[in-house]
Amino acid sequence: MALLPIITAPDPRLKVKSTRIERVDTGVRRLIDDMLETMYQAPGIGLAAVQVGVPKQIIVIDIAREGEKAAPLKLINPELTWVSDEDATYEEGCLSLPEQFAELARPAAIEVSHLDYDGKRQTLKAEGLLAVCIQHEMDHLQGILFVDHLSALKRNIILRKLLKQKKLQAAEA
Ligand code: K1U
Ligand code: ZN
Repeated sequence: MALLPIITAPDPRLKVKSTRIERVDTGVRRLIDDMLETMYQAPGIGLAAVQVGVPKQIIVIDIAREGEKAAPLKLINPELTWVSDEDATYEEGCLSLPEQFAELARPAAIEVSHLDYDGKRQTLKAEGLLAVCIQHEMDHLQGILFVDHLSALKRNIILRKLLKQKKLQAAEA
């Protein structure tokens, strides 16, 4: 397994729409394993392939808390098949927007159809943090970051801060 570098915003690679996986083969499974290792090491509770520079429709998630047994979810070609009318608000973070957080409202409960690690179609119902995380990761597959749901003013404040950080890091390197 390998740790993969996570792309941070602003970066045009995060705006790319991910393509569907035609066949769940050993290459796809290896990428999933590497993504999980990268997510746990970050640490994070989710990761989309596009965040490691692979614009394919793959996401991994594990919302188990510290001390709980790991519960990795691997979703390939996910599609929302139902969303609740009711919204829930959560504070979201993103490994591609380090140290930035914002409250966002999204459907409180969802149903998602996807392929699993063995290429079998599955349906998953989710609510709470899991529903938030799946929707956040599915946004990544469309090139959407959580800041894109904010006002232009708030988004630009965050993106300018991150650009400044990147320039400082580049100057130090
Ligand atoms: O970058 C990502 O897409 C992962 C992101 C997922 C997410 C978090 C919160 C709400 C929606 C989606 C993260 O994992 S940010 C880091 C984080 O939330 C976390 C890190 C360590 C422990 C617990 C949470
Ligand atoms: Zn994210």
